[in-house]
Amino acid sequence: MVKSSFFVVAMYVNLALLILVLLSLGPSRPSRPHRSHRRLKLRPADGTPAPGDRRIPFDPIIADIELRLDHREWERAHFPSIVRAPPAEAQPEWERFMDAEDYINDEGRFNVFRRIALLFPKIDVGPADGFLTSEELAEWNLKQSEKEVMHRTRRDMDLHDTNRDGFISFQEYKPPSRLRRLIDNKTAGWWKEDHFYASDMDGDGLLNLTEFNDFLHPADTSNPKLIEWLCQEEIRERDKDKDGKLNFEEYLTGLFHLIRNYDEVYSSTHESDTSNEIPAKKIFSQLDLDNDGFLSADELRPVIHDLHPSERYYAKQQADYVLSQADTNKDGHLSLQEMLDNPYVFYSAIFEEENDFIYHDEFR
Ligand SMILES: *[C@@H]1O[C@H](CO)[C@@H](O)[C@H](O)[C@H]1NC(C)=O
Ligand SMILES: *[C@@H]1O[C@H](CO)[C@@H](O)[C@H](O)[C@H]1NC(C)=O
Ligand SMILES: [Ca+2]
Ligand SMILES: [Ca+2]
Repeated sequence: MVKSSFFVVAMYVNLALLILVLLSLGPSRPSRPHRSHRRLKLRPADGTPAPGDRRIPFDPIIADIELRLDHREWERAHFPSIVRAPPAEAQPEWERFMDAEDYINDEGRFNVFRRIALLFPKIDVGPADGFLTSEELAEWNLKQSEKEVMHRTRRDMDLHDTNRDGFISFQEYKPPSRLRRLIDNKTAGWWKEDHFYASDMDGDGLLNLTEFNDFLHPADTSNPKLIEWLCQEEIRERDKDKDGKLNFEEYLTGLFHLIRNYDEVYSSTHESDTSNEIPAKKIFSQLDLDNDGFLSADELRPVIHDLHPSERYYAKQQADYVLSQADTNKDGHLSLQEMLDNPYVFYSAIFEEENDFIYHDEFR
């Protein structure tokens, strides 16, 4: 009895070992050690990402795929009755795959090492010296994200421009339905009339594509009227006693931690929370230019980009991150070899570790 159950166990162990050996010799491609542990995961196509959750695709092919997938979802949501005509012109290679993920997970077609080698000289432009600096990477990221932002703006413009004159009037604009659901009356201010007309740079009462893009992305505008509107919004949101400016208390509870979190100059010293008041007072008095003890909208202008980080901020943040992850010799820039040694740092937004084996092991 004991003997035979021992025999059964031994047989199962042997069988398990055999399966393991077969799996490790398996039919799949043995040459790429990283590959078998990763699988592509495209971003869910759910419209504009939340602020602070910006992930800019490093590779234009990935950006293109994500845009197209996103666009298909968008068409389905806004024009459910549309019958998609078969594509007239030649489509990118991946379009022939049923599933874009299949294309990117097919290393014969989408090879991250080849992609990185191909993209490197396009990023190494300021100057082209064989190394990528954080600034070069940030410029690259910014270019990718601007393309994406403009695409969404054009699409929103198409949707709202009902008389097809290439401009959006205030009457034509209605908040996107996904926002209408979420917005309560307190935050409903962002598409209000004054926001709309502050975006109208030339004051003709209509928004062209540039102005409409500014309207949708005020953090990235260079229009002084719109920046002023943003500052006033910051005051309105935090002005508890409704006197049109922020006293120290209103600033401390509503604004200070936001400024401190974003601005490295202010946050470089790591004080504990109890000593907050000293840096808080210092920044307050720096901002309070006329020394009246209150912050006006004008006085918030120097920190408005800490409150509303621009695309450039996220582009730089992401550049610094990949640099810190892939700069193996810590000399402050990336060589092509360092990138090839750490390819998934640049595709980390889409590739995920696949830990299936460990997972099953633990739960057996
Ligand atoms: C928001 O305002 C509208 C009218 O302006 C009102 O009908 C509605 O009840 C308000 N909603 C909330 C959540 O206060
Ligand atoms: C929109 O109008 C502004 C202000 O006149 C102008 O600077 C900008 O170039 C225009 N954009 C387009 C796409 O026509
Ligand atoms: Ca360079
Ligand atoms: Ca205009």
